[in-house]
Amino acid sequence: MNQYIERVLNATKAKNANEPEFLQTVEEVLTSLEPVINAHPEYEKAALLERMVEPERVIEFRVTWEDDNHEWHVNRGYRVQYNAALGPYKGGIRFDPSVNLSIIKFLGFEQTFKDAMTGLPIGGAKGGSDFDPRGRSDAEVMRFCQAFITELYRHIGQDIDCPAGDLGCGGREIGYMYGQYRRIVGAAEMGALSGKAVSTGGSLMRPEATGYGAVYYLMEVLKHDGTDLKGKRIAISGYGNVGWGIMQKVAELGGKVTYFAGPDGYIHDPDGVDTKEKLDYILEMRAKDPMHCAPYAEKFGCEFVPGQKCWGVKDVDVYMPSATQNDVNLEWAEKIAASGVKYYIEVANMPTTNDALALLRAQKHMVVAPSKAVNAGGVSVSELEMAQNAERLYWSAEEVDEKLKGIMKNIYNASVEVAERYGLGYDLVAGANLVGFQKVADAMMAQGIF
Ligand code: 2IT
Repeated sequence: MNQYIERVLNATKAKNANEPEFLQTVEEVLTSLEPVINAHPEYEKAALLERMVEPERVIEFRVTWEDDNHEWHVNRGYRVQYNAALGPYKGGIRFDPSVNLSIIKFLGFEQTFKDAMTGLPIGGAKGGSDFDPRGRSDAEVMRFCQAFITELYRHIGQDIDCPAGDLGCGGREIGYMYGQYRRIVGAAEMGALSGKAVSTGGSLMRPEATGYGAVYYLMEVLKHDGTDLKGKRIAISGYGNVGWGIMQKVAELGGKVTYFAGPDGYIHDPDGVDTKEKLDYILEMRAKDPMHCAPYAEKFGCEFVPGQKCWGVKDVDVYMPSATQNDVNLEWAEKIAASGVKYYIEVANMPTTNDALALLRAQKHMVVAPSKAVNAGGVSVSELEMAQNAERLYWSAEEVDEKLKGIMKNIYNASVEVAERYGLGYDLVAGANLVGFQKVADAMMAQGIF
């Protein structure tokens, strides 16, 4: 390994020993940068990697809120403003009991390169809280969101940092946070949060953007192999906002999502989730109880396998892990590699452990695509929302969708081109890291050392 990379990696490990998810992504990214670091010895003198791994700012705060029984709760809130060399900090807010500083730092680090890859003027950030919105009433969620933004408002703004949603934080939560933000600052500063409802300045297509964008990326991968989505069978995990968007777009383009997994097991629907009735039912099922997908099997007369993941099934063409981080470990990766399925398209943020990813990338028969490229459609349409807010205009769904398609195509093409230029062949994982890194590096070098 390049000695500069090795030194920074070791120092980062020593300094952040209790942050495993953060170290996982730093290792994954840094170890793929060898060709560009070798080609630019000036980066070491400018302490570029040392600066890149260190967030520009970490904000941690107390969130106190009252439940419906008048009992008080204290949660921890975070915003990691990772890197603003390319534009205002941009990235989602995650509400989940698993949230801690390591997870928010990993997401912020990834977001920096993802946002760079979109080619849009946005830096990288991530935030969240260990608050669990599941089982909470609307009023409780509203009070929590108001308390959260009452602390965070002083650190965000349309030219500073624009949070959006992530796991556990959707249109409802963003609505409550935007309302409270507007009340505090006394201005309709719409670009301070994205993922808003269209009625308060949100963009058409934002809810669909991550899933649709992932399918547009997949279409480019298939086109490279002289094929398309028609008749392709896909296994996904997660049927949240992202999984749902994938199901919808795949059905529209003539493919089929034949497997999907939830926290309780997986569904096998050989006909595919391809009708409005099925897609609507998934929304209904998730709203009622997000922890169980078994009712789908009962309703549509198909198979449910309890307690299992669908990784390793053979009768599909594409796997798309779309749930959360580290869904696919080495054991699952071995099953995936043995299944003979060619396409492994990451969608969720860091869904694969590093050893599993290395194993999959080493399979000669497989094409592996990285989440920070594949799921970039979400943040891209968030940025288009900021652009519409700045213009005080709404764009049509067709206009947003066309731009999204173009962005996903550019991300794919740039990744392929850069990997080839550095003699790495058709390597979508390294290509994405190199494209994102180069854009952030150029901007940081141009702005002087600080
Ligand atoms: O992981 C992600 O890219 C997001 N959660 C969306 C970020 C955004 O600003 O829309």
